[in-house]
Amino acid sequence: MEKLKPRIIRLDEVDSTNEYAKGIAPDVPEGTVVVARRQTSGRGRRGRSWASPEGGLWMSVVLKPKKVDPRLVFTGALAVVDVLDEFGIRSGIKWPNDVWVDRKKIAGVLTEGKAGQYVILGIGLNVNNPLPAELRETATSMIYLIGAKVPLDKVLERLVFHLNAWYRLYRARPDLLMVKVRERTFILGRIVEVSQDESSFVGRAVDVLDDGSLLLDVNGELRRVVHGDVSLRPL
Ligand code: BT5
Repeated sequence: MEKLKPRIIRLDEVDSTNEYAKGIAPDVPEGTVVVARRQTSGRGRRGRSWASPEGGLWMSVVLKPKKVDPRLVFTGALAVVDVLDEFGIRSGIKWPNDVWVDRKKIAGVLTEGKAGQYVILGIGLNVNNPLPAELRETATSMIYLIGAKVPLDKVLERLVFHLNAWYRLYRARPDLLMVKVRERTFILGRIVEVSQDESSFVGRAVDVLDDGSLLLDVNGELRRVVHGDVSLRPL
């Protein structure tokens, strides 16, 4: 397949666009997009929930890559960074799947795949939606940063455009995709805490490797992190 064909399925309400996309994935072409005005059970990683009230952009795209590759998440994060740039908002990627503006999370990406069949790439971007009280310290939105309502359809159109471009680059030159990821990853050089299942450790983020893993310097020893949650330590 040469190009993502943006066939868009629009829903008023759904549990999760990722869940919906999984259900239709075997029967639809690559590039099919599912977007919902609100999600009743929007999901993050590891069973965490994703606040998805009306006004935000909650979408999933069906991809059919050769393999389930953890680097696919970066195509979504880079696309969000580009869209925000177009709206005059400077953002950065917090490895592996968050987009942050001014120390607050504005978007998250969730990839879920079935080997040999599909990868669902879900993106949640706070656009005009209110944020629940418990997220006000840690999250932000486009309407808040711009100070005016943002056309949601335009955001979707630009997001699909950039996603298409990054996905094509991923397929042709994944090494170049990773160059861009490094440029846009704002935690490099910073002291971070990585939490994995039961354990956590602190180190300096040194690099994002070509396979998508994060390289940390932990007391002078280099450690490769394949999965985990990264939090920033105060400077
Ligand atoms: C993510 O998980 O950041 C991935 C979020 C993906 C959401 C999209 S929406 C469309 C598609 N359909 C779905 O069901 N999901 C995808 P994670 O890194 O685990 O972060 C989850 C954490 O982010 C939560 O525990 C909260 O702390 C925080 N959070 C929840 N809702 C948020 C929001 N709207 N804005 C900012 N932070 C939020």
